[in-house]
Amino acid sequence: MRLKAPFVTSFGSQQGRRFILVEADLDGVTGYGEVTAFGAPLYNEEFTDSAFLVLRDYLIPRLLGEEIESPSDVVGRLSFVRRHNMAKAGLEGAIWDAFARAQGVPLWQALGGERRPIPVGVSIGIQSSPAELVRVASAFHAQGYRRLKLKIEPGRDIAFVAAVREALPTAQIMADANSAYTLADADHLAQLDPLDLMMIEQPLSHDDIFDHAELQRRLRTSICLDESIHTPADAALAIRLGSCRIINIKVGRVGGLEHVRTIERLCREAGVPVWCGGMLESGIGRAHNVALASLPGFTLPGDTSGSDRYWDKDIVEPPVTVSPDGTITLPDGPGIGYAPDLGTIEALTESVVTLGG
Ligand code: OSB
Ligand code: MG
Repeated sequence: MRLKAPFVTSFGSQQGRRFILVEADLDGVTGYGEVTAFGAPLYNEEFTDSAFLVLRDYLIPRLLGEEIESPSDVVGRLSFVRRHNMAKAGLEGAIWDAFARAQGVPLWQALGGERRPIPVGVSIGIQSSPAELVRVASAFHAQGYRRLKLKIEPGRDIAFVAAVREALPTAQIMADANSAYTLADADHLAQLDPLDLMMIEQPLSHDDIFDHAELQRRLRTSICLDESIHTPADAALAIRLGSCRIINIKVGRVGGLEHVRTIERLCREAGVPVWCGGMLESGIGRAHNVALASLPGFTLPGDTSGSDRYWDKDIVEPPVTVSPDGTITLPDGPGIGYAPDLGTIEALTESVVTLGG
């Protein structure tokens, strides 16, 4: 698929989105999942082709023909493979969808979510100038998005965010650095404090939890961790050390919906709000994100923007839409509640591999 516009972060620019859909057959009921890994290992160590091999040669063979009592069991069955969380989540998500469909309930309900409007924000890539960022951010703000996330990197940070704050004095604004800074930048980053940001996401290394605790002590702005949180244990450690006050949960990064539920629960018990992150998903992954964002601890607007923020034509019917009040309405249909557009999917498909009966 091709994004409407290139998406620029501190680790690179992308416009083409090549990914894997997983179709699971559970006793004749079909479910769909998406592997959110990017084409290259720049956000984390996974990439589309690595996920493909891990799924084909290890994860899927482990489950073929097995009795599965509950989708909650899947994460344990797949734990013999170390990491490869996005590959695992694509498979586990397809099983959750099929399970919910077989029960005739929406996925959000099967997960234990609440029926409520899902508040939505938008993630805005690095722009060429503060003025251009103000232009783009103001347009999304006018569409109703409840918070604006501005990507930053050294050289394109304080002045860019300050310009948006000046143009939109009451908007909910945050920044995401995607690991572009070190602890030596603490005083520099403290210049964000007067701009009244909801949070700064992942300022330090993708694998750090310790230095973030030191940085959080030196900033008034709340830190939110993204890249550093791969497991419920990571989330527990970050909370214990005071490395963040907010956590971005991405189903792929944490290895599936069961881990999402565990992290949501432990954050809720610790009084740490969470929100649903995004990986520029197609409608399949987006539908999963909308469902998981219904869990009670997801109190902050997520990066689950509408299909039209990314694609001219999404691969689900109807596309995911955001109301003028900046919310998504949970679907009533069984499973993910959005129908895969099989014709469009086929037209975009490079290859299909079928495993098992
Ligand atoms: O850090 O959350 C991130 C996109 C690509 C890689 C990493 C991130 C993002 C986003 C976009 O912020 C979220 C989305 O709109 O899907
Ligand atoms: Mg992020």
